[in-house]
Amino acid sequence: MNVPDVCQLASAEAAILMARLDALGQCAQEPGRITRPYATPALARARDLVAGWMQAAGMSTRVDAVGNLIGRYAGKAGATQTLVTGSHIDSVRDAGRYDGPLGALVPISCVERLHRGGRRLPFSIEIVAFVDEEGLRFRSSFLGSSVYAGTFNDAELALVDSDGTSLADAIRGFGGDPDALAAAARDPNDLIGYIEVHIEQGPILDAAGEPLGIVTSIQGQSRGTFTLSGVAGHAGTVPTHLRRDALAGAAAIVLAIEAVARETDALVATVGQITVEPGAANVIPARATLTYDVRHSSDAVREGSLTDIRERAAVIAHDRGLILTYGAPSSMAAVPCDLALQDRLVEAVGALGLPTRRLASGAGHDAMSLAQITPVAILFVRCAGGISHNPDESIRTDDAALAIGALSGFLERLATDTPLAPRETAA
Ligand code: HGY
Ligand code: MN
Ligand code: MN
Repeated sequence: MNVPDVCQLASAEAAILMARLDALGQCAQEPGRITRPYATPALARARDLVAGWMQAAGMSTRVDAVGNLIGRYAGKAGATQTLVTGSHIDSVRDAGRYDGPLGALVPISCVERLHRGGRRLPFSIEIVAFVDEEGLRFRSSFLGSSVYAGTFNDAELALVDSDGTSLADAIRGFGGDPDALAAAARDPNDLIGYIEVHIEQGPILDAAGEPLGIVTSIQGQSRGTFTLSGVAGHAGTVPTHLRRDALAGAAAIVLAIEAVARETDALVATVGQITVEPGAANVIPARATLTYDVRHSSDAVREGSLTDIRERAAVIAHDRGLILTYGAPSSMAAVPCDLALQDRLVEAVGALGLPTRRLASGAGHDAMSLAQITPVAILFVRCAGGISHNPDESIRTDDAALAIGALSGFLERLATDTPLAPRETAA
């Protein structure tokens, strides 16, 4: 497909954006790969870089009680409403450089355009760089955006990382205040909505040769852990029929989870982590903890599948003489994207001469939290082969330019819809 010639300005903006994404990719907690967990020095460095770009774009910046960076570009006099945009700047382990940061930086490029032209819109723009969406360090879910949306579950403050540090202590160490999270919730009364720019993290746009897409809904997700407890023993002396091997039981449950996904149309289920104790080659495992991540666009199908998985796990544990316990269950219902905001996005993408495919999101996004308090929309950007949560994640510079153009067009269209407060008549 002939992607329209990207104007000189847009390609210069896109080159700056790509360089910034590369700079954020250097903020990593582990040598040689992008791992940027919550409340780490790498995340603080990334946040400082983004704050500098926001301030250079004429935005005021602040950091909230959990550490989210919030930039604000005030609207013109009389503006009473705010459009929120942004995404997360934390990462999974050995991540790509676009999942999250693209959505925090594209809006800054749009604000830079306004600022260069000395322009203010009839609404303010708030860009949020959320500091924990992936939950890598604490298995928290959407920590940053749930605090911003006022939906954070205080029970999660007791979560501990692999070093035994509690989330509450990590927040304090990051300069935040765990006792002020509720007060940090954004007042939704002045919000027009939330729009997030994000890589698709799937193959549809790339296979269709389309740079951008408009998201219709985000599938729901259930996460948690199963722990199998058996009996440690000598690898050389305990006969197989007398073993209560926790890892063998966990392995059977992993296959049972996969079987449920195979049997249920469009359900995806993943075991991403298994920890084994005591963890020695010549010791029969006493305990094994596995994570599960189950997703579907229908909440009823997802919840029914999770019940099925738990029943199968209970039978496996019973037959093997193991004790099965559940941990840290969390779930997010499927989220519809606002139709009016979708339509504005369709207009803005169409105005670039591009196809305007609407598609669902298999991946979760901070928009799931924001949807609890305001209408949401997501602009997808093609990524090569749909590869994500992988250092090979990549986007094209031209597509980055088109994303800036589409989001700018979206803002302009919203501007024509947004009335200013009536001016106070001169006394
Ligand atoms: O897991 C997800 O869907 C997102 O990347 N946190
Ligand atoms: Mn991700
Ligand atoms: Mn993401």
